[in-house]
Formats: sequence, C-alpha cells, structure tokens
Amino acid sequence: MAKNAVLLSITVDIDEISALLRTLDIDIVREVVQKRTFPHRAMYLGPGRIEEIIEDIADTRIDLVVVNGILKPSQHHALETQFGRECADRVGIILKIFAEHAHTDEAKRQVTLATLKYELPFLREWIHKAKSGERPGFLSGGAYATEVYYEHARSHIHRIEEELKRRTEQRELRRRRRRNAGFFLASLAGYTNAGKSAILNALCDTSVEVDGRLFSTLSTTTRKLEWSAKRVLITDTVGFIKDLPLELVNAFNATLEEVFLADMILLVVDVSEPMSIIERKLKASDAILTPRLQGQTVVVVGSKADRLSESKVEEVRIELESRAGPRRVVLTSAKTLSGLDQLVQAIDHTYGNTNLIRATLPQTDEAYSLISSLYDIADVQQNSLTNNIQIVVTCKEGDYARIHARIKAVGGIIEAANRRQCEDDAP
Ligand SMILES: Nc1nc2c(ncn2[C@@H]2O[C@H](COP(=O)(O)OP(=O)(O)OP(=O)(O)O)[C@@H](O)[C@H]2O)c(=O)[nH]1
Ligand SMILES: [Mg+2]
Repeated sequence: MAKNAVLLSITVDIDEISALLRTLDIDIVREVVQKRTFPHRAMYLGPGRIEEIIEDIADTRIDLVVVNGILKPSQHHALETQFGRECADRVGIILKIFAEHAHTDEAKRQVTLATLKYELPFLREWIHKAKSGERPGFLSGGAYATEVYYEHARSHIHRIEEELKRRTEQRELRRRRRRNAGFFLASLAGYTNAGKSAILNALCDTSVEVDGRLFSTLSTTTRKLEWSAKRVLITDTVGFIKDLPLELVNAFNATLEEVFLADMILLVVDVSEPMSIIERKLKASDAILTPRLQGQTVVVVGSKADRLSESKVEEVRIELESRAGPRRVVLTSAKTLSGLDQLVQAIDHTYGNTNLIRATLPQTDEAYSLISSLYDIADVQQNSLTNNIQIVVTCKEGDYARIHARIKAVGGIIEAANRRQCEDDAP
C-alpha cells in the first residue's frame, strides 16, 4: 500500500521531490509551501504554520513528514516530536531510494555507508536531548543503548570504508588490465533519469534496466561498444542529483570512479525538458564531475531528442552548445537511434587520446599558433587568463613527445603530464 506523506517546502519548486516520492510509491496528501528565503531555525517552517498543519491533518492517515530540503539535526528532532511521525528530508528520501535499488553487494555497502554517515548527526542530537533531560521519558533508560548504537555505527562506518577501499583498488586494477588489453574507456555520466542506461543499451549488447523512476541504476555495467570497430568499453553507472552533501557523494566513490577515471566522459542531459531545467541539471552534473576530472575529453550528449519537434532540434542544439563551454555537443535518441552514429564518431575521434599534458603558456603569437595547430591532432581545452594561457591537451601516445617538446619550445611550463599507452599507438 502506498504511504501517505505531508510535504513541507519553502519553494514552489517541488517537481523533483515529487518525482523522488513517486519512485518510492509515496503519495503526497498535503503539500504545504511557505515561501521563505531561509528555513525557520527551529522547525523548517514557522512554528505557527506547523501547528496549523498538525491540526489540519488530525483526521488524515499520514505515515511520513517530508521536507523539500536539508534538515539540521535539531530541526529533524523538533519535527518528529511535534508530528509524532517519521520525518525525512530530501537526502533521507534519496537514501531510501538507494536502499530499495541497491542489488549488488558493493551498492548495498555504499548505501549502508551513506546512510550511517547521514544518520549519525541525527542520532547525536537524540542522545544530546535525552541526556539534557529535554525529552524526559524519551528513550526511557535507552539513552545508554542509543549511545552504544552510536559507537557501533562509527565502527561499522570504519569497517565498510576499509572494505570499499579494497574494492576501489580492485577496480583500479581492472581498469589497468582493460587498458593494457588495448581498450579505451568511455563512461556515461549525468543526472538521474537522463537516459544513460538507454544509450548503453542502444550502443552495446545489453539490456540493463531503463525506467522512468529515479536512480534505477546504482551499480556499474561495462560493455563493448558494438557500433565501432575500435576497442571501446562503455560504462553506465549511478546518476547525479543536485545538492547531495559531499560526504554522501564520497560514499559512492568506488562506483563513481568508474565515471571520473574513464578516458572519456559522455555527459548525458535530457533535452526534452525545458531549457531552464536542462541548464540546472547540467550545472549540477558539472559540479560533481568537473572537480574530479583530470583533463579527459567530455562530450555533452543531448538525449531523448525524439521528443523534440523537428523545428525545435536546431534551437535546442544551439542553446545547449552555448551552455556546454568548449565541449562538443551531440543530440541523440536511444529510441529512434538518431545521432548515435555522430556520438560514435566523437568517441572514435577521441579514441586513443589518453595521454594528458596540462601546461601554462605565455600569451604570445607563437603560443597561440601552437594551440591552433594542436586542435588538429588532439583534444584541447584552453583557458586564457590575464597573464597566461592554461591548456589541457589529451593526445595519442605517438604525438605525446612532440607536443611536449613544442610546448616547451614556445616557453610553456608543463604543470602535469600523464602518459598512458593505448593499443593503436603501441609500437
Ligand atoms: N522518448 C525517449 N525516452 C527515453 C529515451 N531514453 C530514455 N528514455 C526514457 O527516460 C527514462 C530514463 O531512462 P534511463 O535510461 O533509465 O535513464 P538513466 O539515466 O539510466 O536513469 P538512472 O539510472 O535512474 O539514473 C525511461 O523512462 C526511458 O524510457 C529516448 O531516447 N527517447
Ligand atoms: Mg540508468
């Protein structure tokens, strides 16, 4: 039976939390929006409003109070005691979905880790309140037990972190083996529900779950790209969502590294949504992705283009290009397969560009002319600053030494270089 929830929000923007709740089969039976710049310190919404809601729902079956935002432990404690119901904020809801969708051992461990880390501050608050006598009778005689649980949770976190570290090492080893076998690794990244798994299924011989619910994919699938004669592996894994605390993102590190440490990233964004949402989701994905990349080529893949009218396609492409920065944009549909050949061409173009040089160049004519010539043989990202130009070049092994020398010849300083051999370039 579906659960009934009251939703508390300080913005009218409740589409995403509604989609998250639908995924969990939770019905919103009361939706309370109190527009505020900041949540109320004590109970998220003003105490008067909370009292009204409690009166208002007295005769309704409510299983859960959901907050469309992130709660502080004290607010969570106050709301649960006021409503006498379980209370969950946005992160709590996302974790419930993760728990339902985690099927593999690793995914389950990561969800447990994320949940324990999330719950710990709340638990601390309950202990604090019980000890300070603010909740006489609450946890009667149970404060000690809660404290024991708290300690147990901390050691459990430590244990899982150790296990996941081992998994991370195993994954690193597997990536190295794949590269040594001459495979080029591309990963599908992007907001949850963007259509990543559908693209994997269309490009490779897979039938991973494709579903309108959020976070259908939590574990990782890697398959050979069937559309290309080259040795390319594509990985599909967990999607992104905005405003996830960094600690929770980090709990999924072992899985997310498959995205971040690939040779090339296909950043998928659903172009059938309004441009304001496309922009927001692209920004949220970038916020998670960009700081963790090491200069790999990113292609922005617009998905679900079949949902656009023919006249809209060009308009959306231009808008997306203006938001994609220096990255190439390809519009695709996993349903009609349109644009997938261009996506494969983009992968083929980048194939083998696994050698990375990050450098700072002076702002001279020679440096600019070197950069424009590099575009013909490598993937180049450049950023002109006041006094110099920063570039990240990903190139083939055969061109590496030459590019390295030419950068130095125009007075460039090599900041970082990472040489990785791929089969096509092997002597
Ligand atoms: N019309 C249309 N719908 C699509 C296309 N690709 C995916 N969808 C739909 O979009 C929804 C999400 O697709 P998925 O491939 O599961 O998305 P995902 O990015 O893997 O999502 P998560 O794993 O949940 O993060 C599903 O309902 C798909 O049927 C497409 O090319 N055209
Ligand atoms: Mg998926």
